[in-house]
Amino acid sequence: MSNRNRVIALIDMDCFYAQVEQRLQPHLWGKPVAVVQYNGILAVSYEARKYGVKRFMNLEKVKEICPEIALCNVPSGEHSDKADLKRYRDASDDVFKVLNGYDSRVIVERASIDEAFLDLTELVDFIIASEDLPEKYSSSLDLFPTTYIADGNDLNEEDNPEWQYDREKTLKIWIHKACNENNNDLLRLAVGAELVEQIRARIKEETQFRCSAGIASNKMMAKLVCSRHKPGQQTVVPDYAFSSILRNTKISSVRNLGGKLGRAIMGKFSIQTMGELSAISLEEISEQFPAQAKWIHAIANGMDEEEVRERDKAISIAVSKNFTGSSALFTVSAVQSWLDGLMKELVKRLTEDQIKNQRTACTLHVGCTMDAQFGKSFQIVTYSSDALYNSAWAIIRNFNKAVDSNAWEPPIVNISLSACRFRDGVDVSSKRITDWICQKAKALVSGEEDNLPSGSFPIPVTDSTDDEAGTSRGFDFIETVEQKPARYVPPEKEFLPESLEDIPEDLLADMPEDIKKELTLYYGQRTPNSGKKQKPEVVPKKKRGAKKRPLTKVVEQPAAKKISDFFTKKE
Ligand code: TTP
Ligand code: CA
Ligand code: CA
Repeated sequence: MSNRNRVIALIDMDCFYAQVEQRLQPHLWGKPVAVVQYNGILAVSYEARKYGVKRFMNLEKVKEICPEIALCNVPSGEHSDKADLKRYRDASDDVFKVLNGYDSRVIVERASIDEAFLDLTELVDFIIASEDLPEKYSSSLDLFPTTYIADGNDLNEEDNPEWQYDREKTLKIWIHKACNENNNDLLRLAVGAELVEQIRARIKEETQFRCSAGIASNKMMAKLVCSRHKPGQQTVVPDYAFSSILRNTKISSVRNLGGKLGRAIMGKFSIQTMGELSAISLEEISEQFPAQAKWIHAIANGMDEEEVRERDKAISIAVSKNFTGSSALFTVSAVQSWLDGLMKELVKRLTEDQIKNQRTACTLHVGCTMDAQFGKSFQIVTYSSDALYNSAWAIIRNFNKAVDSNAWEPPIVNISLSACRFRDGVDVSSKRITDWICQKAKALVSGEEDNLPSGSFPIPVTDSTDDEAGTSRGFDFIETVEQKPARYVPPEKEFLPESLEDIPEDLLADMPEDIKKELTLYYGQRTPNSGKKQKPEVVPKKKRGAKKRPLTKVVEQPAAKKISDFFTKKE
């Protein structure tokens, strides 16, 4: 199918993190708000933008130009805590739940935490075949309350003092044209725009969040016009307007041209705009960029055939931490400690992902920046954080050039761990163990188990936001001793605690030998003998009735603040 026949939308949430904070503190709706992380601004509400507040502005300056601004800190302790971005990921899941549930004929591709491409073609075709659209659209424009047509005149790009624009009038003429000139491509876009109005209204209704959208026959143009009338508006760009819209568009603001390639194009041809790029022939482009020439030439004219791919899952799950300036790591113990903390955090997120998406990552990339960037990947055979730590340590230790035994040279300024290449399903071994644990839990909950442990029993807690998002916090434990049986939450999803010690002794005591063996294998699986102590064999330590460990996950409490503390911190 030619890309001209498709109906593609890009939906992007308005000042997303700021709206997440406003939803958490409703008195902030309609007020100037900025979301701050380490004195840097990540998001600015549109009310604050009116005062000139911008991302990356110095906080002193922000307070000066907008004294009433509410500054919401991304919750973080002394150190960076990746888990604190969870509230934004959860909010994103709320939005994707609406998108994915809208209509099975709509293809949804997650493009970022707050953006999605939609391919509406199939649903649009169905509507065109089944409804009398000229009749429907001629009576009222109420179906398009926030729609703009990007015709080049919709923005005063050249600061013309005479500039005037009437959204409704332009829309009316355009809809009339779409319905009466037998112009199927325009009618398809009109139906797409009506659908996107509905989808955005549903997002608002179900999540409280406002968003904007672009609608076009391809991804690149949909993305480009999405921000044209932000916030809370949507923009349709018909193919005939591509060249006038692109004429003054900066090359760097086009999707996929924001980085190196865009800069190289601007440099090689000494140009700034897409209009200038479209004037360069394919032959000339081929001389400079032989591999990308065809694509560049097409994009210059607003042509983009890239498909919308059904995707609701991240391609990789990563944690990373910068140690800039004086916080650079220059001892082996600091590197080990951070690697351990980061790995625990990664495993926590991987396990959440495993439960939610029923998939398992196959490859882990360990990256480390010192005077230069180093990195290496290895195959993931288990989600045990200790085993993964050992494999990662075996890689990272080789980057140390220090002679002194506890020194690290050159100092580390970044560590990153990224898991990718997911395969469907959950490990057979972890599944067997989790099946057994879950069964046991259910038996205890339903009262079938006559020996209800007097101590505690781990049950994965699903908090309300997670519940909404269909995820589970696999590693949190609740105290069930004092609860009535009715309040027990039977684990419906598979889970495995992060470490062997997190499995209560009661459970280990009852565990069949073969499961115990598998569990030992799971936690100790192929653990190289480097860097860190091995996990012990599974041995039930105490008899039933003996004093039990408390149910709540026990976190070591050293005098000083440790990374492990904040990685296990609850929200
Ligand atoms: P954006 O969509 O780029 O911006 P935004 O949603 O805040 O504002 P707009 O209405 O203009 O779309 O980013 C989405 C969220 O991602 C943003 O709210 C905060 C986060 N973010 C970062 O954490 N770091 C960054 O550098 C950027 C650009 C965004
Ligand atoms: Ca956004
Ligand atoms: Ca975005």
